Amino acid sequence: MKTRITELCNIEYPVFQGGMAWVGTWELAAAVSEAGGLGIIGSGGAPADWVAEQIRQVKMHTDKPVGVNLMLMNEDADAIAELLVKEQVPVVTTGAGNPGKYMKAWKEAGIRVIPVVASTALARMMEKAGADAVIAEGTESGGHIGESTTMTLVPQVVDAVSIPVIAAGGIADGRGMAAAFMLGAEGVQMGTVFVASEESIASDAYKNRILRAKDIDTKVTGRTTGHPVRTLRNQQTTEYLRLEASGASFEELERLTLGGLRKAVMEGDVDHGSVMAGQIAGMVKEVRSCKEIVETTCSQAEQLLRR
Ligand code: TUI
Repeated sequence: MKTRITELCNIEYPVFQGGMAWVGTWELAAAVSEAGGLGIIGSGGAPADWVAEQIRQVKMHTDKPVGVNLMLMNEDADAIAELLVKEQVPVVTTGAGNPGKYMKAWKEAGIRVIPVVASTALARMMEKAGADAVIAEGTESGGHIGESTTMTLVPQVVDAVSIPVIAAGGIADGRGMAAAFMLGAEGVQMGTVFVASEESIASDAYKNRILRAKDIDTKVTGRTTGHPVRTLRNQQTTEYLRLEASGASFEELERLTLGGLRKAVMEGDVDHGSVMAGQIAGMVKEVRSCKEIVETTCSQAEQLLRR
């Protein structure tokens, strides 16, 4: 499947794995890249030396291109941004902010820079700053989210910029991919379906929550703090939303979520942890290999798009 995205990133299929904190380790990234998509190491809130080790590991496990996602609220963002230059990472995606201050150094190093945007304004700004493509991520996504849906955001971003657009949020099969292409996207990014893949290091409890999730099982916490996050509903979201509705302070709410994702991914505490997942979780019904996910998604999309 050839698009401007496969050319740009030197990959076989225009499928990115979302750069997810804790879950986007070298194991998952190498598996997605080996399958012909673009695996992405998720820096999340991790320190630069953790990211360096992940890059080292991924290079030992695949010769294919692998990207790194820089989560811009990371305290170590400056150091990680430098590391990406030093390691000559082929593709960098960013999330949860404006990567403007790093663009010049990354572009000079020959890195393909692909920021996640949640608005046409940021998409335009990123194109002007030299971005090679953008990922238009709808509010259906798991984790930190914007306001617009994928259905409304993707065509508006496609109209706003001339660089290629990758659609994210609510996509987990060939129907979603074909729909995104009809909106003008030239690639897709998927997260939730890869969390529940064979190669993902997420705890079995986490994967099982995704497999058992129904269509309406996600909740958005943190709307009042300005950091809205979508997760599967559990004891923690119930408590959080109760506190949030009662006007709890930012600090009190933060205390409840701090380390919540690590707790769910690594320790399998899916009742008190943050089980970040997108609204499409309800459609993910089995654990499959990354190869099967990438190949069936693309072949189904191709078939639909030919009709
Ligand atoms: O970044 C994500 N998803 C994430 S990051 C994350 S770690 C975290 N955990 C707890 C609280 C906060 C973060 C978990 N999931 N997706 C990419 C994304 N970026 N979604 C939305 C945006 C975004 C939103 C507004 C990007 C830029 C933006 O505006 C920036 C500006 O300054 O204009």
